[in-house]
Amino acid sequence: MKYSEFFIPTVKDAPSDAEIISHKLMIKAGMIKQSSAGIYSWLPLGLKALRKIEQIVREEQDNAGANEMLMPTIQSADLWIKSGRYDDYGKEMLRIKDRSGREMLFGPTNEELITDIFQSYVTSYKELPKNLYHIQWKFRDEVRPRFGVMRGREFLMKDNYSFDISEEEAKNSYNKMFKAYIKTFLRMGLTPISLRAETGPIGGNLSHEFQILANTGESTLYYDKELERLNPEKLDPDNLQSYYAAVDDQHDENNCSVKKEDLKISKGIEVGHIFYFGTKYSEKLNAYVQDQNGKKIPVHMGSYGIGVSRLVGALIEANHDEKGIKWPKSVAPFTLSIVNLMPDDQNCNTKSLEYYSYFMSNNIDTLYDERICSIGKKLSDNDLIGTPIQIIIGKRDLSAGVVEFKDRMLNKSKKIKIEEVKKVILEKINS
Ligand code: P5A
Repeated sequence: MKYSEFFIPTVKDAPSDAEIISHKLMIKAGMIKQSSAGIYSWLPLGLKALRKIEQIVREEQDNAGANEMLMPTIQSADLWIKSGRYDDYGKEMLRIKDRSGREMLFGPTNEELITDIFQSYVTSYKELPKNLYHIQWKFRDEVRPRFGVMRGREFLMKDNYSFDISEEEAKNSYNKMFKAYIKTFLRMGLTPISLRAETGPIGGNLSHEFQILANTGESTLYYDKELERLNPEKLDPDNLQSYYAAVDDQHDENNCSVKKEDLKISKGIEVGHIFYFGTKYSEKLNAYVQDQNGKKIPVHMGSYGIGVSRLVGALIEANHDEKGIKWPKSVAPFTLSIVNLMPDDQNCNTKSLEYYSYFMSNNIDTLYDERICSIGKKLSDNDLIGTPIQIIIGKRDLSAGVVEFKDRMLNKSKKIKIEEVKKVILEKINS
């Protein structure tokens, strides 16, 4: 993509109501524009980041055996009346009437709708287990939408729902998702900490939330330092769940099972939450199947959520400096920026275009900055939008047979010989 053909409306100053760094940087980098309180338009660069994050979430769900589907954003109130949550949800639910006066709502979550879909088709234990997910916009009329996409009213969630014949089987499904969540966050270069959690309006008695470490996070976490050293190839959910981890209001120094020297205290952001709630919804919404003895029993269910749009903000909270965003490679909107400092110089143009077509043909998401503007603006814009690998091409460097290679994550630059650029960059990207 050529920079001049892409819409990245970077701005100098973030609005005064942007309190946290990710909100400021997302506006400054031209990723989002507020449409009304807690509701945002995703501009091309923001959407690119959102899609990369969504794709990692999707791949790990597929790897764990969940099936993707898509449910609507607008739901009928009927199922919610049946489950008893229509009143319980209170003002957080956005209620709408259609032209015939039927009560509808903008879905804040999908336990009711998916249970109804399931019970329409599945009648036997032989068809279990099942695990269905979608990635869809939700609406919650939060009292105080703030912090940009971190606590929006409209937000993108991956939510899935598991159906099993027994509590034991349901715990298996729960643990599969637990593992998939840890893998998902590790792939994004984040450090996930899992904690026992409250179930709130979703219900049930088993729940974990997943926080990622970020110095600017809202929660204070107390946890066993082992939780920071996870090997994605050797994840044992039962073992992980046995480690000590608590948020500040749950933490009790006298009741803490970890030695003082092994206890870590860090800031975190909640990006995922999983629940096992047994037969809470299946009984009310008639999701019964026949067991091996022909007896009809309600299915055991769990639900699992990842805040996909919140992750964009959380990733920025975890990876930034005074110049802007420092995207981890796996989720960067662009993996590589080619910054042509002298677009009016023949040599700079030829070399930049040669690299651009080479990396594009190697399927590397490349931003070619060929804008006619000051060198300072070019460098600061590419740092602000946080492209992890940058090659900076200048007239003087080229005549010395080199270009500048910048690792944005480490904030380190070095000169590399022009004939080595392709190899070095490919190695760096694949490392
Ligand atoms: C689990 C999936 C649920 O809704 N039902 C379906 C369950 N859980 S939850 O904890 O309420 O939400 C799951 C994740 O969604 C993100 N999230 C939000 N993101 C941005 N703005 C919001 N207002 C918001 N509310 C929830 C969080 O990442 C949460 O962990």
